[in-house]
Amino acid sequence: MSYVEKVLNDLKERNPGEKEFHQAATEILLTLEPVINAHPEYEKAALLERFTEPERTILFRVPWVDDNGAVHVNKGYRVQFNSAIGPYKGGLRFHPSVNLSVIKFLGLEQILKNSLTGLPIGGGKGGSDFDPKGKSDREIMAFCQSFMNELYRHIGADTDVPAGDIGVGAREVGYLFGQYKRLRDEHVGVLTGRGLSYGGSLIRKEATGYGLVYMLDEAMKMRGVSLKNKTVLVSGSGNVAIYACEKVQQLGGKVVAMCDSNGYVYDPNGIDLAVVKQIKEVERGRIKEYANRVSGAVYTEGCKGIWTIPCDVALPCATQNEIDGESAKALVANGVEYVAEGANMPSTLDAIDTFQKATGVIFLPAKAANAGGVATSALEMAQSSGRLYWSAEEVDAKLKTIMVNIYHNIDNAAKKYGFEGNYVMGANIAGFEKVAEAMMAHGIV
Ligand code: NDP
Ligand code: 2IT
Repeated sequence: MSYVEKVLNDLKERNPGEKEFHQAATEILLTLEPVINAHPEYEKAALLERFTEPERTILFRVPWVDDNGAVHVNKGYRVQFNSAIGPYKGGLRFHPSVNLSVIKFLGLEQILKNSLTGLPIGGGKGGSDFDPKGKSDREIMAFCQSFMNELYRHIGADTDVPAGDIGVGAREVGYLFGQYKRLRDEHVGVLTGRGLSYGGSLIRKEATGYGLVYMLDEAMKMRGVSLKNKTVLVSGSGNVAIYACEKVQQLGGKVVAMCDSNGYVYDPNGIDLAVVKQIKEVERGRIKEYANRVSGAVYTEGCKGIWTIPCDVALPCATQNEIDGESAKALVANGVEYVAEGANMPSTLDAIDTFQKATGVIFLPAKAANAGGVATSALEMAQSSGRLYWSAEEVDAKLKTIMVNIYHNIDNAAKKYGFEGNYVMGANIAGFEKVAEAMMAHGIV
């Protein structure tokens, strides 16, 4: 049994039942074999055992009172996974499906993603099983304040800098920041994705979706094609999905479908994004509404059917494991040419295998393709430390450069080890090399 296989087996035994964490670790570790073989000193230093064990895991109680005076208790999490190359950095997710396994898979992915950005940020993730859907503004504020009443003692601008993720957007970051500032009496860059009036960065809101499409555009350019007139599926209708759609449309592509956790809309004339923004960003409503407002659009209950719509490009931007083997096969059978992941781990291991075995399908994995969000968070941190603001053009230009660089870095890393075009390997290896070097330099810590 190789060192990598041994670490993976031990990880599964020592973290029983953490299926998403096992999945992410399996995908990552098995691709690192060539690097591990080139560095026998890593095994002696138990580097992979340390890399897959979070530096610190914080679990806490979050009690809050609803509008009827009833008391609720949710679970709070912050996994400070790896600080070898910078302070822990990663989002907070509020969703009923959140558990330790989900936060650990996201944290592990985040270490390598953050390394790929080329910026000095380590990996962390947190959140709660709180469900923001249907809650009043006051209930959201009460929950965020209670969450921060514990979290504040573990985070800091040079220690751990959370941000948004599913269920945590500008409103939640605002309440979390307000409570941190009140408790600590510090106006610092301790959270990113802040509003523009209190330290946020221009383009952070758009960054993950725009960045995804910048990388896709570069991959297409290298093959002599472009998004012009391509048919595109975008799953989700949240922060990442909306701005991925916006950039695709700006570059001449046609997005024909979007979804939420209830179902999807198909609009053969091309999605009217202003309508989606009104429903999702303003009214916090359901995507079903879209079909009532736009003629020619059809709503279908359930999410999975979105992947049976013929397309050239698929951009999964909702959640983990939204594309299984069967959906991947349907996409391939219908002629998909590019799959770029906006969500974290949206493809199952089976689906990744299907995409990679299909001829002519370019697969850009999440930790590279969706790194634009956290990269721009790091740009927000830089602006906060410097006590200044950059223009939208400046941030957007930096974001684009970062995404183009990541594409070429993962392309080169895959080539270097003889796996040209395998961007899963390229991303894992390129991300890991820097973290491994830093961990070795720090000694056994
Ligand atoms: P939002 O909360 O803004 O939007 C999430 C979207 O995905 C909503 O449309 C939501 O539908 C849908 N969704 C969530 N859970 C499910 C589910 N179980 N089944 C079907 N649909 C679901 O989150 P974001 O757009 O920020 O995040 C989307 C993905 O992108 C996540 O995987 C996140 O980790 C990843 N990501 C986010 C970054 C960021 O900067 N925000 C950066 C990098 C990655 P509904 O409203 O019905 O719940
Ligand atoms: O998954 C992710 O990269 C994010 N949710 C963004 C994290 C961040 O710190 O901006």
